[in-house]
Amino acid sequence: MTQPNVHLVMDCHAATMATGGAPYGTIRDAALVIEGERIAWIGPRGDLPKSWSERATRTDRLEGRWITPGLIDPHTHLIFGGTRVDEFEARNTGTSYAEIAAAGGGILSTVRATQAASEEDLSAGGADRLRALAADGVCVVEVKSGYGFNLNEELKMLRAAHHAGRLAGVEVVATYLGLHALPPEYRDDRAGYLSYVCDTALGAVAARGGADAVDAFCETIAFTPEETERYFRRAQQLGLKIKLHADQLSDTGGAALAAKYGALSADHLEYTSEAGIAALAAAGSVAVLLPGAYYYLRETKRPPVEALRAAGVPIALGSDLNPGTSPVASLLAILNMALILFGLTPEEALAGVTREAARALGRDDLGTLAPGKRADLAVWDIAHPAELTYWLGRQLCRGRFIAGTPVPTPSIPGDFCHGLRAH
Ligand code: DI6
Ligand code: FE
Repeated sequence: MTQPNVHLVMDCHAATMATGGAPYGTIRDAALVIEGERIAWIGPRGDLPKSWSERATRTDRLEGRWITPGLIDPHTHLIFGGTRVDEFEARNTGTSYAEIAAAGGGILSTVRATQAASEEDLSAGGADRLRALAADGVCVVEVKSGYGFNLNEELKMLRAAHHAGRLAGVEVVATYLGLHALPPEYRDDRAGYLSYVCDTALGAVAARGGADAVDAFCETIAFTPEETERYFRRAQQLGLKIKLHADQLSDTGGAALAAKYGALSADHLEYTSEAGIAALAAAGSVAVLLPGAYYYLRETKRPPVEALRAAGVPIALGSDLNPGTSPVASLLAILNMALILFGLTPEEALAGVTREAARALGRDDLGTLAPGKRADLAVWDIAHPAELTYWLGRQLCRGRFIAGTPVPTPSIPGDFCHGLRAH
């Protein structure tokens, strides 16, 4: 059996994001050994075992740059047709949400545009948005359906999400958002829509394998806890993991419901109660905070960060990239918003898009630079990891490796990985 290639990464500083040691898991003047797709060794360059140097078939010297785990965006809706810029302009020239909704705007206008779009166009638009995230060092992105409504259109979205990932050089993890909004044709038949989703669509999605998890919008303007629970029970029977848009605009008990079903994550959480937080802690579910939607909606009720910290609930961050409430195609901007708007520390924010984001996707092979983890890493032109939360609008990323392979990112000027061959 051929030995996997051994690739050394040297002349760098590592923010490993591993816990229990220095802040950010920092190793200065580090060396990292990649064997095949996995990290085999990481530590101070002076401690590098000779056996690895002797076996190395390639050495990349990063000229004093920093490396972190490849960033992970655990919450996006980036497959969609059209945009909502017209509503955005109306909202910022005095039109109310209610007037926009009454005029047929909101999620339903994106549903119409998504249903009208070809799968190819959805992939191309999604790939463009993934490339923007990749320029910020993102290697893995969760992408939800939810603008298709009927099964065929939802499956079209899920296929487009995976194809967009291949086009953009990003790993896509897909989620079926089967309860996003009530289709107009079911306005007077909620039970009928729930039966369609739970008794027909979910089984077909599970059978086709296009989604690892399910999600729902549990909110007074969307689906009730009872409707959501019926959906979760069916998803769990089908072996699908659980995520939930919970307590974004009101306390509907969403976090506690997500925890009851062992959810990977409960997301938004602006209105989550102490009981909901305790339930998340007991279940080991991750709190995914989404400052982009909070910012665009001009929300005023911050998520209970202090209480989540005190209860030991892991905190992850996502862009919630969607055309209506969070058209944010920069995960570094989300880091900055998490500090300024939610009071996270720089280290918590960076953990939120590495170690804790991996946990929110159920991916124990990702999220830190440690032996055994998949060799996803991002290369940075910074002097300190906190710079990743500090600058807005600068191109700090100088390259990405996914599973040990350099992935050139066209939108990264001076991309360290451009032209490098796969090892
Ligand atoms: N919560 C949100 O903020 C987005 N979906 C959801 O469940 C809104 C999506 C949109 O407005 O298109
Ligand atoms: Fe969302």
